[in-house]
Amino acid sequence: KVNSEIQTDIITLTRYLTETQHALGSTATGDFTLLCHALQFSFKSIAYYIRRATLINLVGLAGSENKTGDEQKKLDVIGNEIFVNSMKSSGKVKVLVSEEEEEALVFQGAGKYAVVCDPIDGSSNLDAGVSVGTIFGIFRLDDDAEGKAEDVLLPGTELVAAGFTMYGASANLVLTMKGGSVNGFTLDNALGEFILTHPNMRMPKSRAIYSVNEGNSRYWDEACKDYFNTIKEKGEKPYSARYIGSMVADAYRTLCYGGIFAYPADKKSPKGKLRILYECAPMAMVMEQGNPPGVLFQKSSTSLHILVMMN
Ligand code: AHM
Ligand code: MG
Repeated sequence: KVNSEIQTDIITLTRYLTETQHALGSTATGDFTLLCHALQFSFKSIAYYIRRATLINLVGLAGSENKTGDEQKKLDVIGNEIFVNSMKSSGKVKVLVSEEEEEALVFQGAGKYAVVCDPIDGSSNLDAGVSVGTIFGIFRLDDDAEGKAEDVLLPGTELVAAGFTMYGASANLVLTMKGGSVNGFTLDNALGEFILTHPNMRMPKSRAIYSVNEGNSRYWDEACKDYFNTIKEKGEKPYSARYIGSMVADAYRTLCYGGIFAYPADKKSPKGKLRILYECAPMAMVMEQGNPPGVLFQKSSTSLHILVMMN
């Protein structure tokens, strides 16, 4: 027997999806599994291009704007194309909403799922090599859904799965399915496989970190100012500040270490900056399903901000 530390019975994302499908028995058609295979291919491709961006002239602006008025980076455009093509070719997606697309994309005749996504979230960080990520949420459409933009005007509680991939020192995929746990996979670049490295992620209870763009504090309302002053000035010791400016990276750290992440609505963005459908709702689902009992989680569907609070 070879005495080795080498793991030979690893759980890849592919294996995890297959086993999850089998556990559901004959009711599962395999469509969701195939959709997730397409998702994982897009994450691998986007990770690849982000890592090579400086070498192949993919840094900087594309010279266009998206529908929310943000200037698009070249990688925003490439990341979106990779994602759209992958969802379209999966044959399982009827409606796709992307931050980088003017309108919802409808793939006629295809699939029963709707996917919402921000292909590269935090793209202002791209050229500095700081972590960014892809956020995604999946809705199961009614069997008679025609396939139109209105089909995805659903509350976040209707998501059947959601998650994100953070492209940092490694590519980390976090996935949760309705009623299930939160699982973290790390891309092994050599194998080209996402490996289950963080099963059943639970947000730890006590880590005094706050994560918010405090440069906006002059635009906050009094309640918000008071809240952040309190966590700095009251209690035994102040919270530590950590703010990356990519929600995926700030949220991933919050999931791993605990703490508070917020992008409050303010006078500049009275409805909040983060977008409810493809940023807040999927992230809220991950945070909610990754929370140990007894921890307060607040999200607001009206003011479009997300606030995760830990005791
Ligand atoms: P983006 O989707 O255009 O990248 O914008 C969303 C990002 C989030 O990742 C992050 O939390 C926030 O914008 C940072 O905004 P700010 O620079 O105003 O702090
Ligand atoms: Mg975004």
